[in-house]
Amino acid sequence: MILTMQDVKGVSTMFDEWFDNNKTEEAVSRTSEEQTRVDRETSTMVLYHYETCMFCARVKSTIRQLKLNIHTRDVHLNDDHMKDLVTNGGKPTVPCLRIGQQDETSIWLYESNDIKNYLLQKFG
Ligand SMILES: N[C@@H](CCC(=O)N[C@@H](CS)C(=O)NCC(=O)O)C(=O)O
Repeated sequence: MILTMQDVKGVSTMFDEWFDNNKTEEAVSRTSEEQTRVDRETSTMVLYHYETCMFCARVKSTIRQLKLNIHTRDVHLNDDHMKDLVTNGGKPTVPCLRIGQQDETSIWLYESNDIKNYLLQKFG
């Protein structure tokens, strides 16, 4: 069976809706000044993911709930992103959140629960 991009988008939207509909937490609310501060902090973060990954959908649902603007890199759509993840993060598993540090190094945070808890603790 050959999956088209439309099929993939359909599955991904289904995951997103499922996780959002089953959330009990309210979306956060911030002043524009607070959002600017949060945007500055998240500007060094990148989420490595792919569309049909359910663990990634869980993390993306938390990102929407917390109204975070975090860049994403799909490792199935771009080989360079996969190479970057494996070479610098250490393994090909997604989701993985790269958190850029002030000294130009990065922390590569794996495990959907750990990523969710980190974001909730920092921005919830
Ligand atoms: N326990 C992990 C599971 C992550 C996981 O199994 N990710 C799959 C995609 S849904 C994956 O990247 N598999 C490829 C691999 O590990 O090489 C989590 O909660 O993040």
